[in-house]
Amino acid sequence: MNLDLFPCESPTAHSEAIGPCAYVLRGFALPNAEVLVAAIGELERRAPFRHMTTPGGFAMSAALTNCGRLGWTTDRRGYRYTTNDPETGLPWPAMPEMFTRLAHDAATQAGFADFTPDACLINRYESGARMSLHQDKNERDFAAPIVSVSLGMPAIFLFGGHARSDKAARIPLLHGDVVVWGGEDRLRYHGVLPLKDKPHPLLGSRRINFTFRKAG
Ligand code: MD6
Ligand code: FE
Repeated sequence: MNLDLFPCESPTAHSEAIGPCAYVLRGFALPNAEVLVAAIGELERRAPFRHMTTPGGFAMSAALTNCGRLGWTTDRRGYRYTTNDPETGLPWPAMPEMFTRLAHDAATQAGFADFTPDACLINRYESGARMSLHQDKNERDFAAPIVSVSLGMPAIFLFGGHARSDKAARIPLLHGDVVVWGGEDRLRYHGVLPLKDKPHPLLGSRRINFTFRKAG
């Protein structure tokens, strides 16, 4: 049995623990930021950002697209992963090498070895867009962590507990920050407060969030 204070091991010098198995790696993606932004331009030509509808019938305020073997989608029938973009009928664009490596390296830094994502959900927020509290539970295997990369405008990330009503911590996420979580934190409720308009030099009045998962 593991009675450590850090059951997920190896919080390194540059990681900030926000839970027993959840870390913010400040600025981890900064060296890749410009290449990531350029890659989005290419990806969105093949799989445009769109405002999907929740099962409850609301349009999401963040626009989304995907790359990788599996892409996350929602419509009136529910949330699920698909191999093809429902909008175009085409397979989601392949995940660029550099994305896979970045996600793997961030996971390693946070103590999760051998992370190989097969899905990358890309959310695009404009001023006022938000993400209400939710759990990420459409993936087959909860043993793998989730790696989340923030670019562009800052956001306040809400990191709650295992019940929707649990009080949520407010964590500022800046351009280049990476959040990694797994283990006992994997199913915690989380969300994003409505974005304030604080234009960013690279992305203007937008925030882009990539979340890498092992979905299949
Ligand atoms: C966002 N992120 O930061 C929304 N989910 O824009 C998420 O919903 C999320 O950042 C799972 C793990 C990390 C995340
Ligand atoms: Fe999420």
